[in-house]
Amino acid sequence: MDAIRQKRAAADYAAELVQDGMIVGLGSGSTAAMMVDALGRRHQQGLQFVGVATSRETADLARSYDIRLMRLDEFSHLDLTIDGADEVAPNLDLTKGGGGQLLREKLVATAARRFVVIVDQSKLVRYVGERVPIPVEVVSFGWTTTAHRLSAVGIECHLRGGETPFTTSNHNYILDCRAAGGVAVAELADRIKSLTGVVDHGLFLGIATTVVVGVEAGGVEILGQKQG
Ligand code: A5P
Repeated sequence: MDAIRQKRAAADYAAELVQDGMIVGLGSGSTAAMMVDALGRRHQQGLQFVGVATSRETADLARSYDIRLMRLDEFSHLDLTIDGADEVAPNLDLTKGGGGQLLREKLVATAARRFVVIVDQSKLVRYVGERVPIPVEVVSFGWTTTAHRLSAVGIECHLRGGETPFTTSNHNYILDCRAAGGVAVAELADRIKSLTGVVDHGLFLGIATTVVVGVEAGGVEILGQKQG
């Protein structure tokens, strides 16, 4: 199967995990959109659930199926969040934020009892940051100062969008960053998060409970079954 079919297989599998009455976090990106499509079809057949969207695009898509949406603030926790990822390491650590929605995605993922990640096989890596830069959401005010702070701790970054900076839903900027080798990922995450001006980063460590991988041979493989 090609990547699109792999994504669809993972998305369809995860959409079947949603049961009547659940509060469900809805991720962003192309794989998450396929999952919302699948949930939309299930809703049209009678499935009742409430969605919490991680982006305007996802909210618009969910509304097109009349899926009921509520704000994250209205719940102490969600039953399940389903979202894509840019990289998945063998221990289920993730890189996310390729679409620029990492902060809302992390808020919705960490609020859920289960966080199910849906990817095609190309997203499997040996370690996070292997192939894609780590997105870091920073306050736009003084962003160059924040970039210098990151550089001072061995993390080199480029402003996403360059002269026309990409702006997140929270009106922040994204720096795409690479770290010097030899730093453990947990330490790297702490180092980034501790800097003034940083809002959050796209390293999702120890958050995913299950990863559903659409595979070339057809169907899906399930990684991890940790219950959150
Ligand atoms: C959005 O900010 C990202 O975290 C996406 O989840 C990620 O980029 C995966 O996107 P695709 O499903 O489009 O590959």
